[in-house]
Amino acid sequence: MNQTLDVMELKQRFAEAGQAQVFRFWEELSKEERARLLDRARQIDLVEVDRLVKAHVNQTVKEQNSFEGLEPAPYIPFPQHGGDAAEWARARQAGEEALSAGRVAAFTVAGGQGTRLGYDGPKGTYPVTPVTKKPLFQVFAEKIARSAERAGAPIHWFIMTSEINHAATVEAFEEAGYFGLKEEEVHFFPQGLVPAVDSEGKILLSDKDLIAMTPDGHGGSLRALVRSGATAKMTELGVDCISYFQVDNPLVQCLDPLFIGFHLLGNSELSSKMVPKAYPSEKVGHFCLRNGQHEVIEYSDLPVEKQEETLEDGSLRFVAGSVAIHVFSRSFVERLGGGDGELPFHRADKKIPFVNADGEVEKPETPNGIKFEMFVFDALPMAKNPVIIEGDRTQDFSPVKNAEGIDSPQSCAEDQIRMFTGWLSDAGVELDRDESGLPGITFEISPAFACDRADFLTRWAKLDEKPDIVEGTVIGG
Ligand code: UD2
Repeated sequence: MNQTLDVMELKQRFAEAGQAQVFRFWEELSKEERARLLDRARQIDLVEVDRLVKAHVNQTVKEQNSFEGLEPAPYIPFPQHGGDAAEWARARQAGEEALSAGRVAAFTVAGGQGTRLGYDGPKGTYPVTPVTKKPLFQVFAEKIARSAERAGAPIHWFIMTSEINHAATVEAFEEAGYFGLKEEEVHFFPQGLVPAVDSEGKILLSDKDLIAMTPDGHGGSLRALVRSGATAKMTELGVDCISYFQVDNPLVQCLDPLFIGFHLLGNSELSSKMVPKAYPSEKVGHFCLRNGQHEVIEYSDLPVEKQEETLEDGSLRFVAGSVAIHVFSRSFVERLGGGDGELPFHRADKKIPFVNADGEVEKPETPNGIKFEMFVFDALPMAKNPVIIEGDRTQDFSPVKNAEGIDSPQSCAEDQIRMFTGWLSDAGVELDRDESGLPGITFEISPAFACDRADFLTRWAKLDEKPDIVEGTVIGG
């Protein structure tokens, strides 16, 4: 909304939109408090809020999602699973050339709150490696630096934060000397915020002078990339490919030449990596074709029968899980983020502290409010030539989401050790392993030494003195 709107006009607009309650305590507020409220109110797009309320709050009959004719989306399989080895080799070369030409930037969405993990700071500062406990941001920074070293060209890193963690994120980088990266090659920008509403569609106040706002989801990254000037910066740098990954997944190959190559050879606007689901109800999106169009259907939206459906050989029919690893073409982000083709919003019912009519702050025990989020994979149906390639979970995906159990710090550390043990085995160094593939010792391979399996094999072969792999070994310092 216009930053110069005067107070009267602003209040009037909110009143006309049925949101006059936002200024309910105006008369009681101090000068500073009024300024804070006005500042927030000016950021709100009332037309968007009205559209969201009409579509997601007032609508009493839930639109029935039709899954008729739903097909699994095709993907490019690994050569060992029937893919064309020559095509995979061409893709690697194309990706390596693009990286060497400086055409690729890394992009991390890190605006989430990490509530499930029960961690207070920005999630990227959470320690994850098995021995040295490097935080997620350091793991990515070292992989990016190593990829740049291999490519012989700088690789810029864009990080989307949210208002809640922006300052703390930048501070963490400053304190850590940008984890060895050049400050001018790391770019932060906050994502957008959307007001939360009550069950009547009224914008909630979390204090008398504070509108309850929540981040607009990782799908908000497309417009934030454009609005923050990040895509303009990319144009200036000659970057036309954006390698997208989530902050919670330290296994991810941040800049996989193979994946980037397939994206470029396919002239794709949006490419995705799939991994076969580990079990039918795994909490990942499903790559599908609906009426011939590519789409990711979230686990919570796909009926259980579909999640469990099998082929004649007993394998899962909807096997391709989305693990949030993508390559975007910059022009596609500019088109969508610039407003040409909007991502839909999804509704989430949450417990949102609010000020009641008497001016008291209430902390509800049950969901009282509605927040709205966009999902980045909803861009898929709008992309030209989408490409999906097979990925290997053991080399690309082990997120830290929960404090314990599945997708926890422990399961992630174990997956890292399994991956490193596999790399060593490929290099001819066998460690005794239990049935789950764990060697019974804790060790790690620094991402600064090798950012992926192929990199490790090359560098290990060149090591004059190979270290013994024992408890606490860190290969590559
Ligand atoms: C996401 C995907 C799921 C699967 C899984 C893989 C959705 C709805 N589902 O599940 O299909 O791919 O990841 O791990 O996305 N984030 C922001 N801003 C926001 C919200 C989230 O930057 O407003 C970031 C967050 O910091 C994290 C990522 O997006 O890096 C994923 O967020 P999540 O934890 O909400 O996603 P999750 O686990 O429900």
